[in-house]
Amino acid sequence: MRIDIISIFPDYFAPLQLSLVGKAMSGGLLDVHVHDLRDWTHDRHRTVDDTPYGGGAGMVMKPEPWGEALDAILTESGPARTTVVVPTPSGMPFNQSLAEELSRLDDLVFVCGRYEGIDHRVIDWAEQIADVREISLGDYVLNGGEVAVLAMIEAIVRLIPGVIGNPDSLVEESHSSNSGGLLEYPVYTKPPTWRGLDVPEVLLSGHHGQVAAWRAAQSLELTRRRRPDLIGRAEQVEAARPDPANGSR
Ligand code: JB8
Repeated sequence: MRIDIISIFPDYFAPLQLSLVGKAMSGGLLDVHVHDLRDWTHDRHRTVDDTPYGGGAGMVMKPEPWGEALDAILTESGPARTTVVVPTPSGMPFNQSLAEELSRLDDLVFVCGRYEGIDHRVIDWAEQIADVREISLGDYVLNGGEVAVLAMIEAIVRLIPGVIGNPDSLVEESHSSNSGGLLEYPVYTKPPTWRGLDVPEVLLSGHHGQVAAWRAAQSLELTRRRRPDLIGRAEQVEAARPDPANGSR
């Protein structure tokens, strides 16, 4: 996968060299190119913002540097239609299934706004030549797109085949399409007693059936308490399970 990132704060992306994403880069599974938007300005102050038409507080990112940046970057990537990801609080919610979808693509371009956002004509223009996805990380407001892009890249890159050493660890986690739509159960390791707190006895029993039943009950109870909004979908996932022991078919 090739990832291009355009930002006025390219230093934000230094942490991508670390950990799992950094290994994917040095291992050749991932090629990240970070660009400074100001490289596509032409005035002595390298201006990227201007006052909003219609009035209001704050500044808006002017379209010309974005247009030149996207012209340069979108022609570099191959013949396939590139996906341009634009983090914005008014976008569609980011979730695990979107991360899975994006992890299957060869080229992603991330566009980091600042101030009150980017002149919307940049989005309208990019839609003529690319698949543009305006995406929100959640219902809160950051100062710009950079932190959202770091989070999305981490969620996407770990799903690329070969990036995670043991792919079994992807199967059971919360929000994966295999988790049954429920939150993950709590986990424990040694020692069996720590600061007066015991590991739940069933996990030491070696009884795989009872362990699986305990974990399923924990997942369900945790989801009921913290994320009741997920329960309906989890029931649908359960009903659709291709299991001959399932009474519904
Ligand atoms: C200016 O909260 B966010 C977000 C906030 C932003 C911009 C982009 C994303 C641009 N403020 O995801």
